[in-house]
Amino acid sequence: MTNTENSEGSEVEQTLVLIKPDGLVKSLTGNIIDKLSESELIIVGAKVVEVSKDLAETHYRDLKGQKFFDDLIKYIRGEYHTRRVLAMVYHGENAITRVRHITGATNPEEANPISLRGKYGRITTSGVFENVVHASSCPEDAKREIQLWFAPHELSKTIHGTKKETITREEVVWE
Ligand code: IDP
Ligand code: MG
Repeated sequence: MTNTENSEGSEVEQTLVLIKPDGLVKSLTGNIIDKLSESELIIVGAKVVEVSKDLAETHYRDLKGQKFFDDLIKYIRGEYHTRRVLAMVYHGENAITRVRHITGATNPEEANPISLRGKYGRITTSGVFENVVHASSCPEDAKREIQLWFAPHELSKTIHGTKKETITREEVVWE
């Protein structure tokens, strides 16, 4: 039994979910979170992010070289919709597979029609897959993506190792 395995042998996982800019501009946040609640997982982190070029390219680094890469970076940065994504971390048994099942296949035209991407996604005339949500696809990606988008203190529960460091930095505070 690993340290994240329970007595029935299921892995307790965390997975990164992004509501992409098309999801926000179409006011789908409520519908998406409602549908994801069918997973019976819990949300342990959530925030609105304005995605920098660096964050977008690091997140999608494995796709660098694909012909759609530049459009994908523009899409996730909100150049076609709004410059925001809603980033969330879902936590629970088999979280990665459960969420992927609800989000559906990458290509929204091929996705199960009752999945989020099947329901709300589209391919634009210029070939961008506007598929509304991102969900981590395997434990290695989930760990990397959660650590890329969130600091440990932004999560109410963590399953990946943390350490204490003294950091001195300037921060914006309330006047
Ligand atoms: P995933 O999001 O289902 O894990 P990936 O293959 O990791 O799929 O691709 C990441 C994202 O890149 C997709 O969600 C989609 O926005 C975009 N993408 C993937 N394949 C294509 C394609 O063939 N054409 C256009 N965009 C694509
Ligand atoms: Mg992927």
